[in-house]
Amino acid sequence: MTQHPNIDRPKTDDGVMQQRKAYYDKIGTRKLAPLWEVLHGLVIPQPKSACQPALWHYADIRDDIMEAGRLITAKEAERRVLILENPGMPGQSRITTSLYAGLQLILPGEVAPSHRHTQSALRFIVEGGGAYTAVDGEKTIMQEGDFVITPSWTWHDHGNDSDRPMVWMDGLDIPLVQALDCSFSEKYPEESQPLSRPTGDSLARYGSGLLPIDHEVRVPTSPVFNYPYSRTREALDTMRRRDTWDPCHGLKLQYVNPANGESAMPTIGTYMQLLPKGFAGESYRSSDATVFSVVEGKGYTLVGEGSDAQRFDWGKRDTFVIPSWVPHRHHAPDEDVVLFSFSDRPVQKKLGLWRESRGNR
Ligand code: 1HN
Repeated sequence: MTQHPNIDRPKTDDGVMQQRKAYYDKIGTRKLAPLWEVLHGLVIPQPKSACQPALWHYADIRDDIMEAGRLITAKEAERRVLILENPGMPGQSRITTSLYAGLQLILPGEVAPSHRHTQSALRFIVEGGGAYTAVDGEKTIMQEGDFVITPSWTWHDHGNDSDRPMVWMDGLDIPLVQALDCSFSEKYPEESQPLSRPTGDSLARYGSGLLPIDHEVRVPTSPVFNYPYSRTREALDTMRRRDTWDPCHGLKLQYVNPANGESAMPTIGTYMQLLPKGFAGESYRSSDATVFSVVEGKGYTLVGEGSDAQRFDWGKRDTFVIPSWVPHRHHAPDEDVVLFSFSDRPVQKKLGLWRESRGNR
């Protein structure tokens, strides 16, 4: 190799390193840095996430959730939530690299005051029934297994007029919005927003394969904001009669926006799947880290391969997370299983980034 004549190359490796270090320090004062020192950490051959596989057994944490109910009111807390913190990213309020999740408690008679923010939220009802959320002028009463959406920048408040505590999982695109520096939020001047539409109006208007003839698509989020479990379960039950099972997913459906056929929420994909009794899934991985909530039944997921392999035994109301590109297989040896899940898949797909692989490919 020919050396540039102007460069006085030191005779030892140490000398070379010192010369480069001096150069890095010098250009650093002009807000410059050498790419060649970091390139291989920036562009890695496949995802290597700080996100770790993790499992939360509901039975282990339910008392902690209820204790929060004795320590602080929903009103004081604004939202009384225990964050499901990924152990690989402590203190960062995230369950995956791009998504936040938590378990929210609302006790009988409480109200969580109205506010809005640019982050989109989903609620997946884990325990209880009969509490409501109000979104931009309409209330919906929530039951176990319902998937409820709070679109970006819509006023929302929650209340529990039932006689039981209610717990749901919140999923928000907080880290994604943080990465893009586009968080805006404000509080509504009163505790609850005024209602302008009857309860159930959105589902009646948009949720039956029909749309008002003049419906204009103005926002990227579904106009249906509660997808009741009774309907989801019925769809799974009817479809199972044809017996067409995916070897990795069993029977997996995605929640869609009826106005454009895309995911119900623009930044978070949401799914419900049935694993029939005896299901032994094949290995699957995808570039979207996925959060699962067990709706019915019990089973286990084998996560990772080789010496890193773990077995997550789960049952009703448990939550687990599979990071990007980690192979896993679901098993339902003893009974039918229903799993709700969510991920950032719609974002990755829109950007042409999403990948999946099956078996050992
Ligand atoms: C939020 O607004 C809710 O509305 C729940 O219930 C969790 C976490 C971070 C930021 C806003 C809610 C949240 C949140």
